Amino acid sequence: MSPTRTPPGAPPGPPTGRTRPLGLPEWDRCAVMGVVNVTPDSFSDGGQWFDPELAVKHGLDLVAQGADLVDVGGESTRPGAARVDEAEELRRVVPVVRELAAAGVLVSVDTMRASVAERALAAGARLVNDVSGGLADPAMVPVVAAAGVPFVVMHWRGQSIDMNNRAVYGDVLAEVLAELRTGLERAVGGGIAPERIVVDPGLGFAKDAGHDLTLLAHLPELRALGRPLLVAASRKRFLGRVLAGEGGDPPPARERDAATAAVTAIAAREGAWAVRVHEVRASADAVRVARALERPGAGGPDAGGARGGAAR
Ligand code: PMM
Repeated sequence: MSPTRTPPGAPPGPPTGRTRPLGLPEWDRCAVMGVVNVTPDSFSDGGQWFDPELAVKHGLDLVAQGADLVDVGGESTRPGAARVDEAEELRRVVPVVRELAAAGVLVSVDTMRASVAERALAAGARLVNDVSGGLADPAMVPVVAAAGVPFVVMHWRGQSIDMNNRAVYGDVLAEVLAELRTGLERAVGGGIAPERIVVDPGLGFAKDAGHDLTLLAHLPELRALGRPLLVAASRKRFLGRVLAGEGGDPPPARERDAATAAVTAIAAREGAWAVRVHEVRASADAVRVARALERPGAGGPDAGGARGGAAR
C-alpha cells in the first residue's frame, strides 16, 4: 500500500482546518501537526531535512500523508544542544516556510526568537510554536500579540544545554500546571488574546521519563487549564525507556513511531487539540479512529475528517 493518498508530488489542498475568529485553526477531531526539522542535529530525524528543498518536499509529503499543519523549526532542542545563531536560524527556516505556505500548507514556526517568528509570519506562517513559551526572548510575546496569531505556550525551565539539571520536582503535575498558568498569564498580560493560546506540557524538556509519563497520565488536568492542548511525544526518550523495559537498551528514535501513535490515540481520546509527530500516517489514522469512537453510529469513510475516501 502506498504511504500517501494523493499522487506523489501533487500539491496539498488548502488547509482543511476551520479558523476561529481569533485565528486558532481547529478541526472536528484532534489535529496532526507534522514536524519538519531543518537542522543537522535533531535527535529525532538526524539532519534528514537540512537541505531546504528536501525539507519542503518532506512537508508536502507529510500533508499528503494526513498532516493538518506542518511545524517548521531550524534549531535543535535536544538535551545538551547549543543554540544556533539568529542568521543561521533565519536562513534555515524562512525559505521553507515561504514555499510550504505558498503551496497552501498551514505552517507553524517552531522558534524561540521573535525575529524568526516575525520573518516566518511575513513568509506565510500562521502560528508561532515557542518551546520557551515566550521566556527565551522578551520580544516574542509583543511580536505575537501585534501579529494577532495563535501561540503555543510550552512548559519550559531553561535552554537545552543544561535543561536535564532542572528536571527536579516534588509534584511534577502540580508544578507544571502552576508554571503553565504563569506562562499563560505572561502571554495574556503581554497582549495575546487567550483564545489564541495553546498549552503544551513540554514532554522531555527538563523532565525524565517518569515525569513525562505522569503528565501523559493526567491530560484531563492539563486540559482543565482551559486552553487547547498540544501533545508532543513523538520519538522522545521516555518512549525509548518504556520500550526498553527494565535495564534494556532503548530503541533508536526512528523505531519509536508505533509507540508515538499509541500516545496519539490516547491524546486524541482525551481531547487534545493536536499532536506533534514526525511520522504522520499512523497518527492521522489514530485520530480518525478516536473521532469515530465519539460517535460510533456515524461510521462511514468521512467519519472524523477530510482524509477518507481512498479504498483500502
Ligand atoms: N519538542 C521538540 C520541538 N518542538 N514544540 C512543542 N510545542 N512541544 C514539544 O514538545 C516540542 C516542540 C523537540 O522534538 P524534535 O527535536 O523532534 O522536534
